[in-house]
Amino acid sequence: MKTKLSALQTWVDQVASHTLPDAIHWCDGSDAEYQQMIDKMLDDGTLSKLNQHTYPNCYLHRSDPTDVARVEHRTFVCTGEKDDAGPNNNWMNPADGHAKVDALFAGTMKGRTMYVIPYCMGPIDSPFSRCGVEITDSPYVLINMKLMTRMGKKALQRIEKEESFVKGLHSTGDLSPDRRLIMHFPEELLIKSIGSGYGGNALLGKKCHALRIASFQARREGWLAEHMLIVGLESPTGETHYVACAFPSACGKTNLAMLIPPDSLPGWKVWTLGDDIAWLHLGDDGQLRAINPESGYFGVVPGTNEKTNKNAADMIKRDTIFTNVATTADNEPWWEGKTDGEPAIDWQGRPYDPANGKAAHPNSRFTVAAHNNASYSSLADAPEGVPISAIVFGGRRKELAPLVYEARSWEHGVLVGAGVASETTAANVGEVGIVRRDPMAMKPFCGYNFADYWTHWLSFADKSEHLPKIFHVNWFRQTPDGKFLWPGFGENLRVLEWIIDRCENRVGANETPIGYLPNPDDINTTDLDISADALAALTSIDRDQWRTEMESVGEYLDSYGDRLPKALKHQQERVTADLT
Ligand code: GTP
Ligand code: SPV
Ligand code: MN
Repeated sequence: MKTKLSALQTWVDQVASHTLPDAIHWCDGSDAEYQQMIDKMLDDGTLSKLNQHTYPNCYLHRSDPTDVARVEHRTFVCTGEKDDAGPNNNWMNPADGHAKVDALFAGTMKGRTMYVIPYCMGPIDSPFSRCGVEITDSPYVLINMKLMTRMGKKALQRIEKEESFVKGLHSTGDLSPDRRLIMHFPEELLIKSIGSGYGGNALLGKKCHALRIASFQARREGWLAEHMLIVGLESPTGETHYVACAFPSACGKTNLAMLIPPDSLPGWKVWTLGDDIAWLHLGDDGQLRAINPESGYFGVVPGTNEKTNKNAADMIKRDTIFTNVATTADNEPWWEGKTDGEPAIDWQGRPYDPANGKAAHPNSRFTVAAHNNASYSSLADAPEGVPISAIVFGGRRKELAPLVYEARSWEHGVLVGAGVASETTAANVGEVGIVRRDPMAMKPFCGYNFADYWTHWLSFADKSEHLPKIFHVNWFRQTPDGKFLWPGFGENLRVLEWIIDRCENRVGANETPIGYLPNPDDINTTDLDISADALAALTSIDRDQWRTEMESVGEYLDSYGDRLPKALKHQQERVTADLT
């Protein structure tokens, strides 16, 4: 007996008798265990050392070239009723789902060690945290979980005390893309994932648990599990506001979460609470409070440099696992957007040849513990979380969406979130750059019917008078010849400053049918190199384009049928009418 919790022991035994591992290792989460895994992976070649002088304790993992991103088309939510999963999810009935995936798991761990990883999503002593156990045959998963979650002994103790946990079963299987399945059984608090060793497909605490399963639990229990960064903004006068932002995958969450204020905005400090996931609870005082269930980052590498994200550039110079980056002749990691060095070997281990495409995979990632980040907030470990002043939705839109606008009310804000659309990115297997609806940046991650999810969001309006204000931003507007209109990165603080000032009712705005936009003068442009034309374009709307957009949002909402909350449709009709 490795645990006194019989439900856990029984499940581990059952999995072992089905998957037939050579050995079972219960993870304690110690540094020694981490090092042992690193050594084992160095031995078997699944990890290689990077230059230890310039990148101490940094390693490179190359995943299978067909296994480099999430696979939404192979991801399923298996609920008893199809409508409970909704048109936003792929669905299988639970019996078929189990049968299909269990067949793939039979004997899959032969010749391998099975690792049992107890983990806690959120501070170990927070009432808002939830625990899980991931069973995996991948040492890569184990080392990533060590950097990104609170795992091991303490998590197991909490699980044994609470006697409840999310079960996550994972095997890399044979890595064949057509035998890859990421299955969720929310009614059983169960995940079964096979055939991928990559990121969100395999690190089950992250998207599978902390978003798909947790969103399902959150609806039942009255809270929200969201694809949001959490950032603290300390102004020159010393007041700190916390903001939670939902942007789709590879649309700027990590960058915004660790933003460095530009020199022209002296006195500001920015604190990172989280870069990908927020769990939000309404406090007794009516304030929405957030915790970050994770304790590390699985971040997009390309584009990271001293100018765009110095905190990230610094923190990944040590103690970091790199996945699918290139290397230089000096064996340093290299990626597109890195300002020094040149690629010698590409992400697949071949001599770099531009004819083969990019040197680093566009979805190459770093894994690093949160405390490596110089802007890490100590409040990220606070059991009670932080109070949220503003919720910000956003997307990657070359056209249409202005730099920033504010919703008129919570209900209107839910429409703004539900209407988010964004160009697809390399974070999922599939075409890149296609605009698709990605409500609340949760299209790939909501574990139940979006119609019910919007009803749940709307229900908060009746529960509190102190809800955050809701905004929408777009850092990605372009000129017709493909140049970004807004400088982005650190300069995004100027937009956050307007957002905070709106929350405090101390700055102006221009009321339009889609919400409140800043007047060009309302944005602090001290020492900012931007033309009046660019700023005017960023702070205005094209009514014709917007009418078309709102009609399209209306059609999208209608596709949810009778379950769609009337209040949401009413908001869409009102905005559309105002544009006519
Ligand atoms: P996930 O980890 O997939 O959820 O992504 P994310 O939302 O954390 O995105 P991330 O911050 O890693 O940014 C993705 C890409 O967008 C990177 O290549 C960044 O360099 C780029 N990016 C981030 N912020 C900005 C910005 O303000 N302007 C521009 N032009 N690009 C940005
Ligand atoms: C995302 O795709 O939104 C990520 C990376 O944060 S993954 O963990 O692979 O989901
Ligand atoms: Mn993400």
